[in-house]
Amino acid sequence: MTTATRDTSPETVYQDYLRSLAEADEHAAVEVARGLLDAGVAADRVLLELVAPAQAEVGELWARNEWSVAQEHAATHISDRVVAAVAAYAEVRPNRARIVVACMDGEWHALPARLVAEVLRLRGWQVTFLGASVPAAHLMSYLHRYDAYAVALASALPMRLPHAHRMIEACRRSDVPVLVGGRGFGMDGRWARRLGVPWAANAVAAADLLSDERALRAPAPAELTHLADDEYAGLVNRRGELIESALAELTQRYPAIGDYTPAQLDSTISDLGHILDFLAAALYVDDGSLFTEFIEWLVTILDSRGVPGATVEASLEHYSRLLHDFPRAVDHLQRGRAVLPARAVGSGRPAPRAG
Ligand code: B12
Repeated sequence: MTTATRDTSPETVYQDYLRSLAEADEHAAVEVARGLLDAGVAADRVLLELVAPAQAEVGELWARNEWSVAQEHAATHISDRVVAAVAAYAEVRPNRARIVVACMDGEWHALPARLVAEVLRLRGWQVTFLGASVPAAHLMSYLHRYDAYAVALASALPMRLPHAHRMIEACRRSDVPVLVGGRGFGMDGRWARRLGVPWAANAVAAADLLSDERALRAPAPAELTHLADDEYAGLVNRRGELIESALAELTQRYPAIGDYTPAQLDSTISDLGHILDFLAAALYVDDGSLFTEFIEWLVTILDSRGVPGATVEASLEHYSRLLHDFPRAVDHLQRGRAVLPARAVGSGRPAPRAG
C-alpha cells in the first residue's frame, strides 16, 4: 500500500497558495501559511516569500486583464487575512522603540506597508500601523502625541512623488526621522535619492536601516534644483485645462469616443489625467525614465483591454503642442512617444474600450 505524501516543495506550496487566491478560498490560503509556520518556516519568510510575491503576481494577472478587479480585490482581502493569521501565530513582545508605518495621503496600497509593519513587529519594534491614505496633518499630530522614534512612509505610485516629498518634509519639521519604501520610489529607490530620503527595498532592509540611527538621521541632500524652472508648478496649474482640450481633440480625431458610455469616458479622462500626473512627477524628480516606464505600462494595460495605443500617441502629441514653452516637459513627452510600439502610432479608430 502506498501513502500519498504532500509535496512541500516551495514551488508547489506557492502554486497551492496562488490557487487558493484564484478560488477566493480564504481557509485554504490560511492553511498553506500555517502549514509553513508549523514546519518551522520563519514568519517573516512566509510574509515576504509567499504573500508578497503572490500579491505581485495578482497585479500582473490584473494588468493582463486575465483577472477582473473583483478577483484582485478578493485576493487582496485574503492576503490581508493571511497576514493577520501569521502575525497572530508569531506573537512577539515589543522591546524596541515605536515606529509609525503609514501610507501617503491618496495612497490606497495598504498591504505592502502592512507587510513591512508586521516584519518590523516580528523584530521587536513597537509598531503602529496607520493604514492607507493618511492625511499629512493627522500624521503629524499622531507623531507628536506618541513620540515616534521614526516613521516609515509607503507609496506604490510614482505619480505621488511630489506629494510624498511634502509629507517627508512635514515629518522632518516635526524632527521625526523618515524612511520610505514601495515601488513608487523606483524599484532601485532612485527617486527617493532625488528627494534626499533614506529608502529601503523591502521590510528586511527597513529593519536594518532603523537599527542604523546615523544613516536614518543624516540623509543625503535632495537634488531638486531643476524645480527653479517652475515647469512642475506650471503643469499642475494647467492640469484641468489640458485634460479638457486633449479630450476635445481626441473626440474630434476619433468620433467613436463620442459614443462612449459614461464609464468609458471616465476611464479616458482618468488616463489623460494619469499621463499628466506621471509627467508632473517626472518633472519633479527630473527623470524621463519615470514617464517612459509609465507610457510602456499604460500601452500594455490599454492593449489588453482593447484600446489601441494610437490614442496615447495622439494625447502625447497634443500635450507637446500645448506645452511648447516647457522644454523639459516636451522632452519627456517626445521620449514617451519614442517608446510607443509601432502599432500604437498611427490614426486607427479606437475600438470601444472595456470600461
Ligand atoms: C492590490 C493592489 C491594489 C489595491 C490595494 C489594496 C490594498 N489593501 O493594498 C487597490 C485596488 C486599492 C489598488 C488600486 C490601484 N492600483 Co494597484 N495594485 C495592487 C497590486 C495587485 C498588489 C499590491 C501589493 O500588495 N503588492 C505586493 C507588495 C508586497 O509588493 P511591493 O509593492 O513590491 O512591496 C515590496 C517592496 O516594494 C517594499 N515596500 C512596499 N511598501 C513599502 C513601504 C516601506 C516603508 C518600505 C520600507 C518598503 C516597502 O517591501 C515590499 C515587500 O518586499 C499591485 C501589483 C504589484 N505588482 O504589486 C497593483 C499596482 C501597484 N496598482 C497599480 C495601479 C495602476 C493602481 C490604480 C491606479 C488602478 C486604478 N486605475 O485605479 C489604483 C491606485 C489607487 C491609489 N491611489 O493608491 C499598478 C501601478 C503601476 C504604475 N505604473 O504605477 C500596479 C503595479 C498593478 C500593475 N501591474 O499594473 N491596487
